[in-house]
Amino acid sequence: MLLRSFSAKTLPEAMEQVRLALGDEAIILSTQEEGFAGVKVTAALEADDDNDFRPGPPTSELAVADRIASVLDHHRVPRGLADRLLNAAANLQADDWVMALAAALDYELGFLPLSEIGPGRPIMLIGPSGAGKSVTSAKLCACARLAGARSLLITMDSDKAGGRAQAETFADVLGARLVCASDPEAVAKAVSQREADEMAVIDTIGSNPFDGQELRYLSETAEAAAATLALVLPAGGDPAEVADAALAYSQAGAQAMIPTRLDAARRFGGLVAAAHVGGMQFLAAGVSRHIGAGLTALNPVSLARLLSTCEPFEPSSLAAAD
Ligand SMILES: Nc1nc2c(ncn2[C@@H]2O[C@H](COP(=O)(O)OP(=O)(O)OP(=O)(O)O)[C@@H](O)[C@H]2O)c(=O)[nH]1
Ligand SMILES: [Mg+2]
Repeated sequence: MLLRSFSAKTLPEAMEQVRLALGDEAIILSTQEEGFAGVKVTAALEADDDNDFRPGPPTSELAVADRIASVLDHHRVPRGLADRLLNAAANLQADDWVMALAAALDYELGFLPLSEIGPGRPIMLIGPSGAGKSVTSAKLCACARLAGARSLLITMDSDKAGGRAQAETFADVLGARLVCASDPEAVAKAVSQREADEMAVIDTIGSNPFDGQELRYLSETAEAAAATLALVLPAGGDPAEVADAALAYSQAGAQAMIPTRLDAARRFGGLVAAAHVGGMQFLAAGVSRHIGAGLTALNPVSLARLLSTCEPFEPSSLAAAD
């Protein structure tokens, strides 16, 4: 038996999705009101006595849906979002299952090309302690340099033990101008005094997403500096926990998200859930602790390819590498 859930705003819309994905022979197992989210229908396609499926949609469509469902399950994408992505994939024409997933990701999530960030648009990185904000700030300065712009690295974290030394090292290596600023006024002043070809990157202190006062301070700083707020979030966290944090940061004004440590995690459902819940656009991703490795562009196709590589972890592969 093939079992699938479909979410839509209204029951007729959900039923139409059932028909498109499973055909007229689908059996409705349950319908469930989901408050503002609409309605969820769970449907099944029975096997007949010969163990073959009754006539329905082409086998290839079912294979695509099954493949995407198992990938989303591997990455622990929360059930409601997985249903939405499956529904979107079923309704969008694509050549193969990875492209169908890319189309669904494009439909449900936002993506902001890194080229949109430049001298005209300061960027301020926020996120939990140790998320990778400082390394990502340095990588953004490196990207600016590659694009022919100069960069102004503003750090709000110079009072931390080793904070100033870290920023000085990054600025030195990247030829960036460094300003240490400890309050919103100082940040706004540094931003307003930048040269026309300087891209301003603001690095901040690690914050607690559930501390309203800390988040208000960050929002005020971003507002004073007219900066795009980007959440830096490491891969691999518990999807529900990460989504809660992302919602809090988005309410503080985070519009974009830069995931880090994609190289050191194997499940990315938390990042997908975080971006979706927070309505944040993926900007780029960190895939190395080395600044020279820069940032990797994230778009629907690259994200779908990342999700599609979900081989199980083999501890023996570490021993083989030694
Ligand atoms: N593997 C890997 N490590 C990363 C990546 N990005 C950052 N790191 C590492 O994560 C650790 C924390 O990075 P930082 O940039 O100092 O993090 P932060 O958010 O500035 O930390 P605080 O300022 O203490 O809040 C460092 O050891 C980095 O080298 C990444 O994409 N991949
Ligand atoms: Mg830091």
